[in-house]
Formats: sequence, structure tokens, C-alpha cells
Amino acid sequence: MMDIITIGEAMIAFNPTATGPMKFVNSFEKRIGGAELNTAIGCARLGLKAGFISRLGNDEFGRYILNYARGEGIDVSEVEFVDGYPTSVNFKEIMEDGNVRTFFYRDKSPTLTMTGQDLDETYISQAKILHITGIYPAIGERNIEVIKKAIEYAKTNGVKVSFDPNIRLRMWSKEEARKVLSEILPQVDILLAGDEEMEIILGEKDPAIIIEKAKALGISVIAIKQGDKGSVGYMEGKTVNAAPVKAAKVVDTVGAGDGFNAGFIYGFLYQWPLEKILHFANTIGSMVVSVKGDNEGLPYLQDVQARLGEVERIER
Ligand code: KDG
Repeated sequence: MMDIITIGEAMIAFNPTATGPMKFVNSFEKRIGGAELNTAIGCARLGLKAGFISRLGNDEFGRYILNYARGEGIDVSEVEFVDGYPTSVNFKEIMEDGNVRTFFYRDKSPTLTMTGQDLDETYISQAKILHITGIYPAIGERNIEVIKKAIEYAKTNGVKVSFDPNIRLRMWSKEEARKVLSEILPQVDILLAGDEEMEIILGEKDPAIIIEKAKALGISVIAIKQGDKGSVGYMEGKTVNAAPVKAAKVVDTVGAGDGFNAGFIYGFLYQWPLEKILHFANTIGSMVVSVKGDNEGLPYLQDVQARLGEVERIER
């Protein structure tokens, strides 16, 4: 039995070694990114069993990513290497205040070689949660079909679907995103979304209105992420406003939402009260932004517990 299975694209993320406009940065460090893989890593570090469905280029970068994911304890039995489609890359620009722009080179994504028929229903059926994002369908038409098939397999097998819109406007327009993601929304059980993303999909940014609209679509668990303003959640008839958790230092905001998702999924699976889930997820988000890299700051369970003052951290 798997706790969570994600389907998505992982890529090499080139992190700048200096802050400031990318055109003046001369060296980059090779790291790994991809929202779905980040979420799987976050879950695995907390102690959940996570699986990743994907395609990688049959190249050095692809091998590096596969080994990294495997090293994090993620089941990679549904990841295949494909010829003729190089592993995607992105370059990040990080400004002094931690704000980031990402430039993707993923037009020939290896995931474009997948079809719905490549998905193994038995594999998906053994998970408690299927986690999907709006990035995978933004890559290409075929990926939309794959995501729909994955949702169908989850639904027929009683697997809950969690969804983060992760709207990347460098990959598609607001109109395209709205069209595709609003078709996915009614299938979702757990919505983990940014308020600005929901404004693109539903035309509303106010969490109370988003929650009402999402409930009307049949979504029963909702978390609206508001960055440094905290988060608002809805579950079992109750809405909770969770205060933000201040980061020690903001050095790189990329991956904070994925960290939040991992924390939320963890607390949800352990049937915690909503207040506790949101505070835990906010805490993880705040820890991710203090470390450079898309997933390097994702904490292990003991790190979060120490941060929350639940366990003592022995330094030396
Ligand atoms: O959520 C963080 C991801 O967005 C990042 O790791 C890479 O942009 C990315 C993507 O497309 O998954």
C-alpha cells in the first residue's frame, strides 16, 4: 500500500550562485525540480510511502534525477527513460528579496511520450492519494488525456485525488489554464491551491468565496495558500484561518507550496484536526523558503517537530 502517488515531470533546476538579474549571473548549480516530485519528496521525508509516475530522458540528467528520487525513498518503478526526448531543464533567477523567476526549457518533455494506456490501474489503485498538479497538463495535449485517465483510475478505486493548480503562465495562457483546470476541479477531493491561482480558475481571490465555490463543485477538503499571509482551510463543515509562520530567512521561495502540500497530506492521512494540519503545513512552507533549491529545504518529521517545539533538538 502506498500513501501517495504523484504523476508529473521532474527536471534539472539550475540555481544561480548569485542573486540578481539572470543575464548577469555567470554560474549555476545543478539541482532538481518539479512540483510533483518535490511533493513526493516532502511526503517521503515526513515518513509517508510515496510513488512517482513519470518519463525522463535517456541521458545523464535523467539518470541523476532517477537516482535522486530513489535515494529519497520514492518508488520509481513507474518511471521510464525515453530516447529522443531530453530531460527538461529550467534556470532560476533569484532576486535579493527571494523573489524568483523560472525559465523553462521543456518543449520536448519526455512526458509527452506517455499516453493514458501507459498508466497501470493497479499501481494507482494501491494508493490512498493521487496527487496531481496543473503543470503536467500544461506540458501538452497528450498529458491532459493522461491526467484524466489517472483521475479515472483513482476514482474507480476509491483513491482520493489531491490537486494543486500550480499555474505556470510561462507554459500556457490564463484562458487555457482555466479551461483545462476547471474540467479537473469537480473530480478533486483535496484542493491545495494558491489564492491567485483560484482567481484565474474561478474568478475569485477571497478564500471564503473560493471555499463556497469549491464546495459547490463537490470538493470536501480545501486549503487556500496565501503565501506570507498564512492559509485558510475547510474540512468537515469547518473553516479555519491559520496564521502565517515566519521564515527564519527568505532565500528561495520555490517549492514552498509543495512543502505545504506534503505537510497537509501528512496531517490529513493521520486524521489530525484542521488547525493542526494547517499550522504544520504552514511551518513546512516557511522552512522550505529558508533553503536554496526547490526541495532541499523540505524537512524530515523530526525537523518540523523541533521547529514546533514538540521535540528537543540536540545540536552537539
Ligand atoms: O513548485 C516548484 C516547481 O514549480 C519547481 O520545482 C519546478 O516549475 C517547476 C515545475 O514546472 O514543476
